[in-house]
Amino acid sequence: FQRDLHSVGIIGAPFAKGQPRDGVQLGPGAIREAGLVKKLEIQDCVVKDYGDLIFEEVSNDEPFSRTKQPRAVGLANKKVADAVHRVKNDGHTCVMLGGDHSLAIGSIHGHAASRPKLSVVWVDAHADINTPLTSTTGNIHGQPMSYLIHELCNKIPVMPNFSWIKPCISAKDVVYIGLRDVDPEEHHILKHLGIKTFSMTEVDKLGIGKVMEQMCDHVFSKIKKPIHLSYDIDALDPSVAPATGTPVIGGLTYREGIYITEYVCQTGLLSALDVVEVNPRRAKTEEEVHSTASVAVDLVLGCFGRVREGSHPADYKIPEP
Ligand code: 5AB
Ligand code: MN
Ligand code: MN
Ligand code: MN
Repeated sequence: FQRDLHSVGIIGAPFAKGQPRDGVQLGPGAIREAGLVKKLEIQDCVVKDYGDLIFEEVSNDEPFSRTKQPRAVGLANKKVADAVHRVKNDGHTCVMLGGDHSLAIGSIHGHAASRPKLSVVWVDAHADINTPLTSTTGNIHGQPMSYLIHELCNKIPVMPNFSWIKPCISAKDVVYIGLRDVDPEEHHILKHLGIKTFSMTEVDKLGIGKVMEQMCDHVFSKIKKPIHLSYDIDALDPSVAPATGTPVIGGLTYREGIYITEYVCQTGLLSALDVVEVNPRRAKTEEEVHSTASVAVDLVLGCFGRVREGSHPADYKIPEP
């Protein structure tokens, strides 16, 4: 097995205001501490770490109708969008470490600014496609897709600090994997827009191998678009990734989770990756913090050439006595 060379640009986004639980802003630190950069370099990636973004406090961020902290989320996402755009223009595959999943608004928006025709693979227990008007929680981390899909643009109210956001993906270019906690309003939206979904039922029925094949058949039916992989750690079963804000029983196994990354890597089309919703403060023990962060690192490694069969340098020679 021969590896491709990967050039990776990493952005940390320590942001938590798309949801109510403290601690998800510590995700980038925990993932870095688990050895992300070193391990990528050991597997021959060229890594440029752009560091962590700094998000200013926003005062008087009153809810907009039900939606919580819209100004802070809008502003933070503008920063993320600009940073991702820069990483893409520098020629790297972009890795955005969250932070909560509202950050996918900026990540995908910034990615689309330099690669206008994207496909989005959303790996998550949740669909994150509530509009501000369908959301029952008002948490923007349950809404990012709704701002990005062309077909929903007339359903989105004007909100403070959101006016820069323009829809940039089509419903047919989105695929979900791992769903098992979808709100009724979201389910309607998914069906109404004809979005391709592989819920945990399909993972059970087909196996993860067939799911990934059919995922590719769907998104690459016409042209091969660059892939934006948005990976919510809660897609994995809570027994594998316990340190997260909205765990849902019945998730992907470690092996299924890793297989997704190996498969996406093999397409050669991965252009940006989000790893979000790692929340060290939701762990019950220090061990749970480490296991969750370490799984997050393994997902990134899988995206950039790590294969479980092992690998070796092209010029390796067995030593002779
Ligand atoms: B996550 C819920 N659908 O809208 C909502 O973790 C949960 O980024 C959203 O996937 C979960 O608040 C957001 C009930
Ligand atoms: Mn999510
Ligand atoms: Mn989720
Ligand atoms: Mn939930």
